[in-house]
Amino acid sequence: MRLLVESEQREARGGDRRAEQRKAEQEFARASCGPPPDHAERQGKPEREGKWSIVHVLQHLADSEVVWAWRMRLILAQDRAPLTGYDQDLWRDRLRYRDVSMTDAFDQFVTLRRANLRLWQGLSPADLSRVGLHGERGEESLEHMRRLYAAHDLLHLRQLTRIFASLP
Ligand code: NI
Repeated sequence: MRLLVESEQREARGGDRRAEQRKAEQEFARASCGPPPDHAERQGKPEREGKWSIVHVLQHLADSEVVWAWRMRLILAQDRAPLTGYDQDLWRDRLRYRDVSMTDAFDQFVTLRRANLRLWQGLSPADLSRVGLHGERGEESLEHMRRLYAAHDLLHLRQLTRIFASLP
């Protein structure tokens, strides 16, 4: 995954986060094309017993975009808006990630990511310094959130690479 390596290098140098997130989207697209479509059962196969499958990861990324979309809009529009945390394993189980198709998860991710990036591109330094109040982490600025999400992309790209490598 050449692009991922480039992303990691730029991340280490504190590069352009928007470019990072576009790269990540391309990488997720490549990752989603990994197993051929006639191997749908492999996409739902966990990395190991009790671990996440490719579909779980992609739906988690899609739902992370929902959370990011909501938080970014709250922070921009309201002063010191409260931000609630969420339990990703409960979301996986109770929101039935097991029933999701990989195409639907990926389409949701791409649509929301594009909408989020469009908003992101117009943010001023003053916007980036606006904060929400996270239930567990306290004051959190949009700039900080941007770093968190860039790191989150890289984490899950590595995880997807690992899962693909573990599939028979
Ligand atoms: Ni995650």
